[in-house]
Amino acid sequence: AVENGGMTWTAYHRYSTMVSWMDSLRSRYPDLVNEKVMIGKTYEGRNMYLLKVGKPRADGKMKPGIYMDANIHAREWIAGATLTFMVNKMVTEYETNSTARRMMNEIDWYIVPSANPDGYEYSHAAPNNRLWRKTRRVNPFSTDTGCDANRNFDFKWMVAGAVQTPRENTYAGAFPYSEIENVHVTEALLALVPQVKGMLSFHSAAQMWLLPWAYGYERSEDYDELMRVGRAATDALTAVYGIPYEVGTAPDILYRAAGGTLDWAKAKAGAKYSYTPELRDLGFGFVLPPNQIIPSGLETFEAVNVIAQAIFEE
Ligand code: ING
Ligand code: ZN
Repeated sequence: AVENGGMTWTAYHRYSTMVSWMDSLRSRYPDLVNEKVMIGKTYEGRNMYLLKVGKPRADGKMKPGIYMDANIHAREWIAGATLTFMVNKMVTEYETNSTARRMMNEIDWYIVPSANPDGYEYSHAAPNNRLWRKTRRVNPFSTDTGCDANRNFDFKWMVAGAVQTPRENTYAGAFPYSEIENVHVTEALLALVPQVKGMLSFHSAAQMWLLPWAYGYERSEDYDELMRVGRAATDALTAVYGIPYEVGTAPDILYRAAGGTLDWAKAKAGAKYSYTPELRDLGFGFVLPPNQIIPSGLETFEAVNVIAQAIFEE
């Protein structure tokens, strides 16, 4: 068999390689990679998967859960590469790395490495497609394809930063959950209530650690705590290579935008610690060279560890 399912972190890989990597990890570490669940099919018929990793407690008691996904936006390739790097590190370094071991012992991790596989594959299919952001659903009554899946969740849908013009990159869809991929992610996450206390939906490339609310300027009841933990997380991240990150709500430091995973997970799936990390930019934007994957993975791992500790100690 091909080592690691053909996966590496020195290149960006196709969706099928991410899936082979999940299978390979599960077969090599069956006691740490507990489940790989097919959560549904994409518009174009690809299987979507939820990987569960963590060391089950000896007494069988429930551990707090953290859900992580990436690449709801097709072109943000570093997001899925960083997420798979971190999960691979937690699992394969369980015996040798005390941080990885604690993360695996204390938390159950639920991972969707690609929340928009159709868009991701499209962004790989031709050089001109590289900056595709949306899904690939054919819109009725329009020649324009796709919806911004991070504007399509059913919480404050369309109140800000989203449009009803299918041609635009922030097209929210004709109604919430017009995108089947979002239905699958939502149902998978709702099945994990009340276990899941944290949600990290990885994007690029603003070097920010965003927290709710994104739809408007209201403060969530956990704003101070989310700022504190977000700052501790990005301090740990920056300590690795000196890459600066900003922490704050989307409206405060980026822009208002409703209908994203960030707000929905906090409002409707009980994820108190809901964040959208915006990974490395370094002036490259979405086309970050693949030699950035490992550094991004190593620094982001430290931030995720801080979030995990905060959730475990709560
Ligand atoms: N940024 C996010 C976007 O969807 C965001 C910012 C995060 C908006 C969370 C709303 C909620 O526009 C990128 N780079 O996609
Ligand atoms: Zn994005």
